[in-house]
Amino acid sequence: MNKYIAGHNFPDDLKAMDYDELELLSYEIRDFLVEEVSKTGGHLSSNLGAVELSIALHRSFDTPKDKLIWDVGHQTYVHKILTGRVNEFHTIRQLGGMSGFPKSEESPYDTFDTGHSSTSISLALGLAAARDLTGDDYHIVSVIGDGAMTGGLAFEALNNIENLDTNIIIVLNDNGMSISKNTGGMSKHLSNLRGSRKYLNAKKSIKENVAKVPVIGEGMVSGIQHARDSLKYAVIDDGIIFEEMGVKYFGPVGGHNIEELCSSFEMAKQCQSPVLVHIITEKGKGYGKAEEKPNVFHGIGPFDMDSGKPLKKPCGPTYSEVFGRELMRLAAKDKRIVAVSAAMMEGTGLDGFHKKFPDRSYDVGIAEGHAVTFAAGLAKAGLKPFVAVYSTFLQRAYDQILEDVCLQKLPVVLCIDRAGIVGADGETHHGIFDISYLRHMPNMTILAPRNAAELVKMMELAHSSDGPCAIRYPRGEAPAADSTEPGAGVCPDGCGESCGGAKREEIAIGKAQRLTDGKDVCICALGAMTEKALAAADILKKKGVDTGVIDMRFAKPIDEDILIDAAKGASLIVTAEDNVISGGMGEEINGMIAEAGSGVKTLNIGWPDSFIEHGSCGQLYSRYGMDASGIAERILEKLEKKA
Ligand SMILES: Cc1ncc(C[n+]2csc(CCOP(=O)(O)OP(=O)(O)O)c2C)c(N)n1
Repeated sequence: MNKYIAGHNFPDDLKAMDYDELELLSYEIRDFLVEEVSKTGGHLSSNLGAVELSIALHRSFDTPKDKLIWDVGHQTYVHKILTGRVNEFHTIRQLGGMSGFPKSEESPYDTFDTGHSSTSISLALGLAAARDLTGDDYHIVSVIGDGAMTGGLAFEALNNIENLDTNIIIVLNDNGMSISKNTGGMSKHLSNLRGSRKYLNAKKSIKENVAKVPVIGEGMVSGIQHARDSLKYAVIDDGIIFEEMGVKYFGPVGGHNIEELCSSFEMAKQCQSPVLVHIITEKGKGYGKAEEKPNVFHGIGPFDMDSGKPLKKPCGPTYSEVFGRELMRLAAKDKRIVAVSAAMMEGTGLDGFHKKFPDRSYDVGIAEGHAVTFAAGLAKAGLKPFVAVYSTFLQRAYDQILEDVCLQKLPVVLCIDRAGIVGADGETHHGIFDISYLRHMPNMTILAPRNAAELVKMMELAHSSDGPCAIRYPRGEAPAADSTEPGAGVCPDGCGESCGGAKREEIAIGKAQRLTDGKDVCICALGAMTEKALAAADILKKKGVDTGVIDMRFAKPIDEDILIDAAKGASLIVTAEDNVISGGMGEEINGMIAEAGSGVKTLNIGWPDSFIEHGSCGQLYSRYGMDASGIAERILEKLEKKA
């Protein structure tokens, strides 16, 4: 390994290195990052932008005694390299390997396990209040991006600072980007601070002030006060939002200049009040392909370093792409259709819609709760909002869905992407709770397609519905057609699309579809689990267990008639869903079967009551007995026990 990374004991050795050596270290780290992430995949752009920041933080602060809290946590690769994990780096995001996010079990340097945005200031304040109460003495640093700063939780925490007589340091890492370009009033304010000519002069005056202070102490503090006052009152006429909320503002600071970063952090450490250091960085810095397209390299699979192209080419369209295309088709016919995203236009497949209908698409920032209530407002005024959010992030909007959409029976369509297991992002990102948190909401209809054709049909159905609907679909490629129907892949309407059987058969609310018959066992499968159930039924048939499969299509309402019919004469009813068992579709089916009094046994297949680690989806399905052979095995076991 390279000279500077390998030959040192970090983070301690950072303190003894001079700035030239630290700069050389930053070059090595960048090369290392690009090479390693090209093999494993991961969050590249944000980490390339945080190299000098991570070095300066670990040089300036006494970690792990001083606490670093990384917002979202996707930018902690350099932090991991500098805190004793360089030799395991090749295992990042892989089953049994290092996580791509901070994990306190992994290292004492990882203060909190994070993954969802905008929590770091709240966490820092909680720690600080506890530190003050217990009489401890250490610094607490929240590192938050300008994207994460758009989240409501960050605003709530900022608002609370004034009340808490405590001391934290907020490092605002401003690269002008969320995953895509950042949006909103806060982003504009930061851009004003960043771009102001006057500010550049102010920056100079900060440096001069620091240079004038011979030793850290009283003199430094008064220098800082002076610099601060000159910034707030003499330089920025419009006010700085942080200052107005009781947080001292330093900046903007060059985020790729280690010396400048370190002197700003030293100033911040001397402050006896909350302080925000505004640093300016470039997302993707140092790797040309990522500098050109920081959004593409935000989160990427393995890629070729020279061309920047992904190594694995997708075969067919993903669910997100099918969703985006279909929404454009529907929107061309119905002017009431609008799209809402919480900082995830590209990930959810809405980028095409945004280009085609810029006036009818809204990116509200990292603000899932607001996105839902905003959509309720749109619906109340007669529009047809489709809100596209990842399952795991929609957890933020529980109350808004219940109170602002369901209670008022508003026709908001929640398009829940990345539902089910997502793979390498792990615990904080698996979308395995949405059925449980939506099913108990009155007036809600929950749909789950098993292929692209069903997604299209379900979107049409949701479009025509006059109440709340949620359509959940997984990450990745969408099987095009219904593989169980003869003539699959051929559009009977002659539309030229590979839409399979779903175009022939209308989908009706609460109606399931029996795909194959079987007299011994019936698997009631939902969404992405249906293909696995069909494959499991094939395995079982070969072993002499006649197994049928029902595509449930709806997690709510559930087709009771088809269930009761299937239970007649069968030995076992199996439910299969890509959700935790607790609160899922299976539990409701158990109740229905029990109530019908048929006496048939049930087996629920879903995720257990624990957080699921990171790994490839295939590995995780297999490890938890949720792939075809696992399902077949569990059914055989259950039948044997019964016998
Ligand atoms: C609640 C929530 N919503 C969405 C996301 C997805 N997400 C991960 S990183 C990110 C952008 C963060 O931007 P910023 O904080 O500026 O960091 P950068 O990547 O630019 O360094 C988003 C939207 C998330 N992690 N959490």
